[in-house]
Amino acid sequence: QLAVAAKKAQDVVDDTTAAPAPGLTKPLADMMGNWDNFSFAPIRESTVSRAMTSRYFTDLHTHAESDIAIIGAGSCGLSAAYTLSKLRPDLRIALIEAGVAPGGGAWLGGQLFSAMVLRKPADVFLRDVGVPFEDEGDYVVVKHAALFTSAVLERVLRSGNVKMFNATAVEDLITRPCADGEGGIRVAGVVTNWTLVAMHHGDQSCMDPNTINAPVVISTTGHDGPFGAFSVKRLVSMKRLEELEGMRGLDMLRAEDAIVKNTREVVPGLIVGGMELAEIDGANRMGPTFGAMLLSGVKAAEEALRVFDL
Ligand code: AHZ
Repeated sequence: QLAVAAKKAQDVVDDTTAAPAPGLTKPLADMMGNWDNFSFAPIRESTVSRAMTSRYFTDLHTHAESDIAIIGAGSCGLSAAYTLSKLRPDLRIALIEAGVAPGGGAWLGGQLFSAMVLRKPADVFLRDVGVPFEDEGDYVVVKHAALFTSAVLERVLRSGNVKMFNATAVEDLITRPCADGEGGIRVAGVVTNWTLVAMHHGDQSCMDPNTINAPVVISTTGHDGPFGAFSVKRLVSMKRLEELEGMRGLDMLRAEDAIVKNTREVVPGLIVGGMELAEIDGANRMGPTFGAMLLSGVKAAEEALRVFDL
């Protein structure tokens, strides 16, 4: 199956890897001023439907067995997906995002402002992705948070081995008994539903979910809120974590180091990164400074590979 997927990836036409030249390409420039003779190539509606559904259901079929599943495509989940796609293009990765729009809180720098502030050494990640920034000494500034998010998203989506299922909510975790003989569990995948379906369990009966098996799951669902802190809350309800400490007040200096330091495998097979971690450990929030999200994503990817290769 991987060979088929790799062949498909080779067949994708990609003429946009080189830096774009200034001005429009000739075919596009030639189109301008000639709109009276313009018409699109013909198509039948069913062709459009089949073009989408065949690909989507092939992706669902292929990723029902994934190597790594990432829950949440915010700044941390996207950074983890980017790192994994670069380090291990041979792995099959499912990135599951509840929202229609991936990116979580990283479309704005803070409040409704544009610029994104990141403390060093998070600039190494920006350099790797190729996101431009202004160097202000101890910190760097990306002129718009959306520039960061769209650049990482583009790299992840272009990669041959990450499939993003957006508008898809993780509703539960797949678990298996641990071989430890002490009643422990390991996480072995995720239970999913289209988010619009997940939102209607209260008024429609029995809309059973779908599943993705994966020996390693990275959860980056953000701090508590309508959707956030999903996996750690589920671990409490399954009595695998005693209780959540709850995210503490804002302290940029402490919060960012703590999130990167605490990024880890919380129960076998489940790595937690980003602000979801603050709910377990009672870490401070950092507010509008994003370095820890990126580097927690890198560390979560590293941990996932360690667990995967065990
Ligand atoms: O939609 C959620 C968001 O895109 C998604 N998500 C949450 N629950 C999910 C579920 N299934 C699928 N059950 C789910 N997806 O997870 C993403 C979380 O992104 P985020 O930006 O909220 O979290 P993050 O940890 O990547 O970044 C946190 C950014 C923050 S919050 C903060 C503060 O409050 O102090 N500071 C920063 C930098």
